[in-house]
Amino acid sequence: MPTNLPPDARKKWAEVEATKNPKEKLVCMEEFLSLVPKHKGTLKLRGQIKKQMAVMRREIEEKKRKKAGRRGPKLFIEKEGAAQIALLGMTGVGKSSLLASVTNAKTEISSNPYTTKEPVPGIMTYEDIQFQMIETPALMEGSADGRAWGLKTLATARNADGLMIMVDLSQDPVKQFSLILNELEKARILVSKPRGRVEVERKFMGAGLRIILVGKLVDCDMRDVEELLKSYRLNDAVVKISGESTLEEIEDAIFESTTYKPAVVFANKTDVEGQELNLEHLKAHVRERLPIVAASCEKKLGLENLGQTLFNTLDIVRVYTKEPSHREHSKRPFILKKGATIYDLAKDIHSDFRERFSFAKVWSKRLTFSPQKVGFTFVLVDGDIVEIHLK
Ligand SMILES: Nc1nc2c(ncn2[C@@H]2O[C@H](COP(=O)(O)OP(=O)(O)OP(=O)(O)O)[C@@H](O)[C@H]2O)c(=O)[nH]1
Ligand SMILES: [Mg+2]
Repeated sequence: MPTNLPPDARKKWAEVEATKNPKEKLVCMEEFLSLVPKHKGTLKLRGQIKKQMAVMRREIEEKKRKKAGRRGPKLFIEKEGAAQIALLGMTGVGKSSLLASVTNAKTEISSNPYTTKEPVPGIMTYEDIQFQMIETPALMEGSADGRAWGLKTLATARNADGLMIMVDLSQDPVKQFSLILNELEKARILVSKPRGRVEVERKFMGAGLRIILVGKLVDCDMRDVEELLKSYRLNDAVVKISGESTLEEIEDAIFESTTYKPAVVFANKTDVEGQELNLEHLKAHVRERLPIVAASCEKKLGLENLGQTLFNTLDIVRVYTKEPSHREHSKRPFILKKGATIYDLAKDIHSDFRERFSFAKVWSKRLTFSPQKVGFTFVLVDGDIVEIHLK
């Protein structure tokens, strides 16, 4: 990635960023591309932009089809429940079998390859919450380059809150796992955080620029980084730099919309002969990177811990609210990210609550006494009961 794009290209990129309408954005990207000098140093960048444009074109086409009233497939399945999980895997690994085992969905199971051709959602209940699981059409080598329905499956993965990567223990699971990871990576979807990493989170206008450096800058200092970001009109963003990063890698992060998804590996078909050795290979390969659930969807064995594993991996907490005048708390919990505070809960309940907030009372097993009177910054944990008092 070049660090010396001409100023007019940088300015155009800022325009691309600011444009929301997909069609106008596409035009803008085209213009940006024409301003990028064509040499070896810009090859990767041009490739990335072209790929993004291809995906956008498809999305526009899809929308058009829907508008025309023909029964075109929906681009995204609307989210339901505590989290949306995309179920990924090669053909025949047992994705439909899992969906049929743990959710209410009706989906065709078959030994014929490529049976599922559209994403199929189902609801899985775990304790007092529900996960929405989406079976996706099979991934294969070349999916990220647009082969078959690859882009649709990867778009579903990108839109989901978490991933379940399914492999078949009757065949080489490491090979399958690596193939899936490779296609995800090509689509800029990561399942584990790399050591050196730059994350750019764009903020609303006026928020200012904040650079958080946890690691080390290799060939530049903070002033260079700030200058680079500002030259792309990135004036309102949080930029986190961890591990060792070069200025080029930081520029990379501005363009690449890499996303990180929590993931679980599902090793299916534990009932087949020879599965133990394959499972050992898989465990040795995956190591501590991701949790592995080994089960047989057909024999319905080993599925009992799936909900708990998903819940732990997603890093979410359940919080119950209570009205000051009521004795009982709500049956249905609010789902928040781990580390969320009373503030996050309040703004989730009602945009108004933020201004009118006075204090909160929290009931929790971990507290020495309950209820405890707390303020906005109090960090909530799973199972907390909260009563919000307004001014
Ligand atoms: N032995 C065994 N076979 C299984 C298991 N789970 C699924 N199968 C079989 O594997 C074949 C494929 O299952 P599906 O659930 O249709 O696989 P899929 O991943 O949805 O496949 P596509 O939709 O084609 O991508 C079927 O013949 C299933 O009966 C299992 O736990 N053990
Ligand atoms: Mg299927």
